[in-house]
Amino acid sequence: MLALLSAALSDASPVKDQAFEPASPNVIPTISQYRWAQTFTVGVTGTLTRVDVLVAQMFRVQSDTLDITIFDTSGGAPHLPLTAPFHIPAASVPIVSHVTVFDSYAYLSAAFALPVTAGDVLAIVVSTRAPSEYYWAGVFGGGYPRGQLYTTTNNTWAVSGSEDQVFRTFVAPSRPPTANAGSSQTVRPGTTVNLDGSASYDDNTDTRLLQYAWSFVSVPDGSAVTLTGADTSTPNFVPDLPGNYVVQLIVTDEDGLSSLPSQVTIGENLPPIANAGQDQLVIVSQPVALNGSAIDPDGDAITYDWQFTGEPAGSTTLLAQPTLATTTFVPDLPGVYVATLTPSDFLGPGVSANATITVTTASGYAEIQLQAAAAQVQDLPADAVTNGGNKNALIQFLSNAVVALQNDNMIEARQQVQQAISRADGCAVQGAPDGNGRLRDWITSCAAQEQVYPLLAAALNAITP
Ligand SMILES: [Ca+2]
Ligand SMILES: [Ca+2]
Ligand SMILES: [Ca+2]
Repeated sequence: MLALLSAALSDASPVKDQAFEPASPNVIPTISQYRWAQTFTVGVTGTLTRVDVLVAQMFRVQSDTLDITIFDTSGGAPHLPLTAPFHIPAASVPIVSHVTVFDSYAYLSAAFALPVTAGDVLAIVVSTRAPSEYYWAGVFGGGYPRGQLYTTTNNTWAVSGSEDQVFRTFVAPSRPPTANAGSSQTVRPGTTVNLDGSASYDDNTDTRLLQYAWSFVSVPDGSAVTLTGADTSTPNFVPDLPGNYVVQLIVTDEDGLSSLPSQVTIGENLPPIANAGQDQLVIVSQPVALNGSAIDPDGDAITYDWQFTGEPAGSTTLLAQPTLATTTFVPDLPGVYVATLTPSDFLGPGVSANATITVTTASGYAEIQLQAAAAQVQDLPADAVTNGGNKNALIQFLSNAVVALQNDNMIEARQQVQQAISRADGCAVQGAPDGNGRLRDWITSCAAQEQVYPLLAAALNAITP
């Protein structure tokens, strides 16, 4: 705020608000007390920037430094300092001496940055560090209500004389405030948007005392959005439709001067949505590919983050490249791994997705394939097999293989699977079901073989050294 005030001062054009200039010879009161004060009525609303006090005669008697302070009054004597004392060091105190009545004088100048309002009754208080002899020029000022001279050697002010003393004040007239509606924002749908106009400022009205008036300049077609706290510095709203919301702020100072509008645009941006790929059944210690992807409805650039959100106790498996859409890992233990892909756009995380990777031993994997194959065979229609007996025999091969796997008899298991394959492999091997012969296919259509053969091949592959 100080910086703003300084800036306001530097480009303000102060006007002479009080000018009780020496106009004619007059009685010069002698003041030789610690403090004296001259009240005056502010004529122009704005910022009091400078006060000049005329001294007609000064001697370096005991003290040659002075402080000038602006006080508030309560319809009488000064009672509350409104500024810090402006110190005039010894070297800057003019030494003047009139020869005849009022023929020599000088001004003491003090700089301030005090917001004032026309009609305020203030006091210029001049203090010394010890009793001194300073002579003021006493003349009547013109055009303003007469002030009152007070003196004191302690904290009790006494009326002293009735005439205006010679001084000048300079006031930078109030200027309109400057509104600052804050930064434009982009938010997710359903997010409360917090606006912040607290960087608005004025030359003579504190930011907290400005009047705030926020309003929508434009909203998406059909929106019924409303602002909460539209007359505060920090209102909020919840967008009800996708699109841009342009909001403006106008601030008004205590003199009724209004700023130009300041606008911000609040846009909505949708989150990216992940696809973590298929759930998978895999064999322990074999690499697993995770084929993730994501879509951002706005076309924003997407970053990826894979994490295991579930894994078997004791697993120390790591993802190879967790910040790519597609990555791999090598499961170190059987069990269920849940890999979660979280996509982010510039606003942050979007909608995650999971891939569940079930990891088994090789024989466990084969067993699952065989059971799936048996279920397929069981469901085949009568015209997809040579006859019911062969269908049962085929299922028996698979059942035998599972029992062998459970007994850890890999040789027997492979033989049983190969038996089953020989009855369902014509289409895979030569493009058509095998006809009469030792290896005649019992599954008699390619469509049916395609449901069974891949499962059998995967099972055999898993248990083949
Ligand atoms: Ca102002
Ligand atoms: Ca987006
Ligand atoms: Ca065959």
